[in-house]
Amino acid sequence: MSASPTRYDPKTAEPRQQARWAAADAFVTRDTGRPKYYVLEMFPYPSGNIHMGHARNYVMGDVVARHKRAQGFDVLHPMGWDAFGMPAENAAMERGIHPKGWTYDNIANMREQLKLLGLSLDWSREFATCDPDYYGKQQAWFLELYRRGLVYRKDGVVNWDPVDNTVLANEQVIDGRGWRSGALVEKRKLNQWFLRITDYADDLIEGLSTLDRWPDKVRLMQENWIGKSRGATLWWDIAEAPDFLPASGDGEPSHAHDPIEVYTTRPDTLFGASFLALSADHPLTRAIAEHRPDVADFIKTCAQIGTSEADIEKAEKLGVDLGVRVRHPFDPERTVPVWAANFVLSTYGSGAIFGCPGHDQRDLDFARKYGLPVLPVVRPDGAETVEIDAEAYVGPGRIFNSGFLDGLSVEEAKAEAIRRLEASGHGKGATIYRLRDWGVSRQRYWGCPIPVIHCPSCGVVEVPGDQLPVVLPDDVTFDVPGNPLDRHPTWKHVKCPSCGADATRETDTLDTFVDSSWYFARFADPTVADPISKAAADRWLAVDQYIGGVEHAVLHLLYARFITRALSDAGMLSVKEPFAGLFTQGMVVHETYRRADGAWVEPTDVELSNEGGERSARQRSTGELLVIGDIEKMSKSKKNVVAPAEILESHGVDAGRLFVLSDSPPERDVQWTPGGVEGASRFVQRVWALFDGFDPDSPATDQDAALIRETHKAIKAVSDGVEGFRFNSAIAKLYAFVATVRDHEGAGGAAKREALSALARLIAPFTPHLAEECWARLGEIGMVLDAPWPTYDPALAADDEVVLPIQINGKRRAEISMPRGADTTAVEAEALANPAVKAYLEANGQSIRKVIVVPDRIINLVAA
Ligand code: ANZ
Ligand code: ZN
Repeated sequence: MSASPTRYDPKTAEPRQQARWAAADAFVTRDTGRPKYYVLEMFPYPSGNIHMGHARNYVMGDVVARHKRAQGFDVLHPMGWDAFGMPAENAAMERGIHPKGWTYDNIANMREQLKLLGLSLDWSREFATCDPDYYGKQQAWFLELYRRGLVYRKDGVVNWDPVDNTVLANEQVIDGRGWRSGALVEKRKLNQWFLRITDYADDLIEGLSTLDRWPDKVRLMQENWIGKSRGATLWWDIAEAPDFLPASGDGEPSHAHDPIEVYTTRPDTLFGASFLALSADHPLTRAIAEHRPDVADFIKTCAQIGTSEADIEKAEKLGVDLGVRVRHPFDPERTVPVWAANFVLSTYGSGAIFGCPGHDQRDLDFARKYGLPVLPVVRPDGAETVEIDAEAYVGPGRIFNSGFLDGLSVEEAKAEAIRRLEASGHGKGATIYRLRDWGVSRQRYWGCPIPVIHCPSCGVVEVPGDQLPVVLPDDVTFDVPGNPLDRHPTWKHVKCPSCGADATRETDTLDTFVDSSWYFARFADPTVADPISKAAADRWLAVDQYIGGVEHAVLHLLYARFITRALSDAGMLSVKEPFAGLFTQGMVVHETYRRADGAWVEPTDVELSNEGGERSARQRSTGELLVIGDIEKMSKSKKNVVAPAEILESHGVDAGRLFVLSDSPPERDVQWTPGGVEGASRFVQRVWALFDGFDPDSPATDQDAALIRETHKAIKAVSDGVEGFRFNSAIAKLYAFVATVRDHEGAGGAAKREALSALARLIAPFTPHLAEECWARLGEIGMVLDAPWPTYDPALAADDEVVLPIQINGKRRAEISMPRGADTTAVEAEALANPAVKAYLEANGQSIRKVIVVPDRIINLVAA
């Protein structure tokens, strides 16, 4: 032992090791022909600073990257910036800064912050989606998809954000409000560009079954989002309509007397129909509203409820009788009233339903409210009837009250109803999807320009390939709302590439989710002239491990899967699925603190105390007593943010890296506490002390064998933890192993070297700087980064004790714990002496006739 151990100083060691890695270009991707491993974390939006959530995300990816590298893979671990989008324009509007300058300044800042974390990133492949080189390539493949019919324009009702003055995708509307501005979304009609993702609906569902390294919940969310449903479309003839409605064929757009089309998944319940309900946006509802103020008011009320399904689900059922009656498709003598109802979505199916209150809860609530009949038609198997009170019966059963469907099961009746509808021409079997085509037009400046030109005589003309990229003009203003590209004096005025006439550029830019739907493929080789290097993509794709937030379960992850398939069908890629493995990590959360006046207080301004077991908080700057609030995701609005820089400053990078991974499983939230980081920091010191005190020349002792066994066990346990994405348990094993090495203080130099050599390599993915220092202290040449991952001898790593169940006449009655490999006679003796066994034999008046021991597995006793 050295007499006076030195303290480990992260402030000098960390920059020293980072400089060493940089000098060696250690993280530039090596392509040596060994098996490849592509690790990618969802690239950040350059909002200004790296926050703790980013840090945890990138550290996880770094652990995987360093571990795979040590295992001998050629690792690709790149980084870039998802750099287009609204906040840059908001900054421009609020502070008069140019979006470009704001974005690139933020990138520069965040790049430096990321570099401090000691991540093994290949910065030579870095790009930002706002680089003209990147978005120019995007324009090129966009046009390729256009030529392949996957891009089109249509008039669509869009979600309009009145604050950001832009169209939002359905996914960007949360509880009826714009996802960024929080403003109530309105409906508008606009000519928009769409990507035909619905062409891939079935492929995208089927592909999910191949993604066995994705979380089940994400696959389920995607499946629900695509929402494939099988049922029937049926048509209800109009029997009575108000006089003011023009008859069909009058050239009126309302076609008020056309049959009403309805989509249902339950054609088996058709005889239980007691009304039809139309959405507020249905053409017939709108036609009637022109003559009926009460219907017009109803439409207005509906527009104020959020547009999301969740909002509609929550809202109280509301409706209005439209004064129209329709004929039942199975019985023309029977008519039912037509209502407009707020729970019918205009964007799903045909925007009209038949209500069957007996077997659909929403229909029942509606019928009870408006006094409409409830006609049950499905009863549980074996039951005489079914009582419908406040709850609809949605279970399986037999059909009754339904003429020719009586006695059939639900499934049989569905098929029979469809057969009859098809025979009479009143309907047909149908499969529909919840998924809509992807509206990608944004009326914004800071995005990828859509590379087409509008010519008065030729129509839409592609920008020729040699004129790409269509670059954003720099001289734009943000003093008035709307799209700066549209009001730019010259940018949009061009000659038609086809006929030479005066024409105008498209001024819409692409949804930023387009930018992030292919960046992983560009990383394979960001230097090629084509959008994607096929050869490089064949080498590196799919991404073996993708890591990011679960908030992207449907948006980004579905779009990326779609674009990958589309580009693959266009011959630009070979893979169909971009991400073979997906891990969704939890968030970093922190307590919140509030003053009496409601103002949030930053953790750095809070003094916590624990007097008399009672936790309390005071504001440092004022001395005021604070209310300790909920533990929530770190966010600027609640000020419960701890910047990574503060931790690095006080405890060093490695302690910070260790802490974000140590306290909870990676998929769960981790609560940031000052005590947690201090614990990690003490661990760093303990590890260093072991290496610092290492004496290679001390002679062999009787502790050596035990230490070596412990070493092999630790290698196994940590490897399993890292491999299985259980970083917290891997770290717990490391803590335990360090304690074990300390307990074997007297072990000899050779055994200690084996233990410490393994330890340095095992901690390397987590605390890479410390690991390098330790490696050097052992006298190793080269970097621990390039040292092979330690391997273990299974015999040495095996647990020493095994639990053996004892069965008496085939039934488990007891268990004993024995040393692994214990000899049969010893096991037998122990089993027979077991109190539970003895008690059983005594109680049953039996004795042992035979003992069969399966070594290390089980003991079978035959008693009679
Ligand atoms: C009659 C019926 C009877 C229904 C019954 C259900 C139970 P999924 O499974 O999600 O596809 N529906 C159809 N279009 C709708 C729309 N635009 N807005 C709101 N609801 C709509 O749901 C299909 C069912 O949801 C359809 O089957 C229809 O109600 C309703 F005992 O038709 B059903
Ligand atoms: Zn032209």
